[in-house]
Amino acid sequence: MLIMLICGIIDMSPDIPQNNTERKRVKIMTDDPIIKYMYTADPAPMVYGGTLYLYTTHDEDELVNDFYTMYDWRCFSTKDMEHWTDHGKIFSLDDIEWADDRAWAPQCIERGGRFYLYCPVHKKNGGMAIAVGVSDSPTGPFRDIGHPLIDEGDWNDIDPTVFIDDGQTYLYFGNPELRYVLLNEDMISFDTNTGIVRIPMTEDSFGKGGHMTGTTYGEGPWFYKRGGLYYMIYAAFAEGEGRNEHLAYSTSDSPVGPWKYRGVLMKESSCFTNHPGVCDFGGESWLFYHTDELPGGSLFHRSVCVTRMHYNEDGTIGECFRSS
Ligand code: FUB
Repeated sequence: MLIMLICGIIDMSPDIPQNNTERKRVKIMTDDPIIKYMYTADPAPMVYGGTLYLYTTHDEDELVNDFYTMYDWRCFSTKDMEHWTDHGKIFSLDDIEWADDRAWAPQCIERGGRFYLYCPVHKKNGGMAIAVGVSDSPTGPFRDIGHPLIDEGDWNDIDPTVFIDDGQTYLYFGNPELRYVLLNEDMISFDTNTGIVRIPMTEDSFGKGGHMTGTTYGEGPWFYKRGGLYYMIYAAFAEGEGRNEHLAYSTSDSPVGPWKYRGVLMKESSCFTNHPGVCDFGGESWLFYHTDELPGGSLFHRSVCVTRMHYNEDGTIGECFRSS
């Protein structure tokens, strides 16, 4: 149904993948939302070899139990931020024997010529956990390592973000608490001596807000370093009832904090969630995010968009505006 609707708007019907198993290459022109023939969310860009790969989640058209209905992860790529190629489904719950639901916000990173896709999933008879898919290609297929990387038995283990700094890989994650591990060089295990470190959820670090820790920090962290400063961008809740997520950010002089709250990056939209993905590409800085702007959109039917980011000389970031 959605496909038929969108085909009326842009003439792409001959090449649109009709089901999850097809791996056709489809060219898309950037014009927000970027992907107009299916619902996508939780954008995670990765720049590799002159190409920007965009990993996303996939909101199914048909909902089960009127909740997020998400079974697989998708990949799109561009060389010019204008023309996009759809690489189809690159990893799914079917590939993870120990998981049964909730293919949520991923991030991919390359190390030593291999690609590691970190993905939150619901563990059979458990809570949320973080899976790792490994591939020799940025577009997969990814193979599950056979067990969770992070599995604390609670619901906090979602939304991994990874960054390599000076040879050490840091993996942050969490809702409502921000936590991190130090990944070992194999990228599929972590330093158990350091363990799972809980970041102090203080107002100084994340601002006074409306989420469960009393700060703005909600979920969807995106961790990186730029110009000597470490950035944590995240989905955030302002104080008060019925707020949707906006994007906010904190900075630090160290990869492990302490973090300093820096304010709102993008105001909330009509969509309950938002999710940042940041990269530099083609000489510009980009913020990927999601809204509910596609026809038929809702909190469970989201679509990935992109806008430019502007860093000030002192490292602060100017407010980012949605494209519509
Ligand atoms: O898309 C499912 C969940 O909603 C993600 O893991 C969160 O970041 C929020 O976008």
